[in-house]
Amino acid sequence: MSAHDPNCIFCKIVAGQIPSRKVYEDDEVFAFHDINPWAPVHFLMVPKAHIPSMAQVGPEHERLMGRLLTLAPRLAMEQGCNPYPEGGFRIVCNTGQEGGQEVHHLHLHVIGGPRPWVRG
Ligand code: DGP
Repeated sequence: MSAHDPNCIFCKIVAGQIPSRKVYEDDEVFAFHDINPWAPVHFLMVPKAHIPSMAQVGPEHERLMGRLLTLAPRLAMEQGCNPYPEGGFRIVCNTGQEGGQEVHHLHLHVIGGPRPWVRG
């Protein structure tokens, strides 16, 4: 699996070829605001390497997936989600067409903030 897919919109965002509102970046992870937010806080976390979806994740990705999931609460708070338990956030990872995935580069939606939300 190649690290960069030249036809992938999120690979282009990671590479800076398409502008985005960046939330966070390190050597393996990039996070940016969703272009079509459902809630006051809605950002996407992606691995920089092109992995099409959760369906392709294997044991070699355990550290990367751990990094994504352990970063999510910190970034959610930094982006304005309220503290648990009155506050909180939702993590969504649509996978495949039947899972509602539209962009085929693995991403976590991190969604939160005061209700009502547009969806959910
Ligand atoms: P999903 O259905 O899980 O594949 O959601 C893809 C999300 O990606 C959707 O909420 C909108 C967002 N999105 C699509 N294109 C762009 C873009 O060019 N920039 C940003 N910031 N978000 C995008």
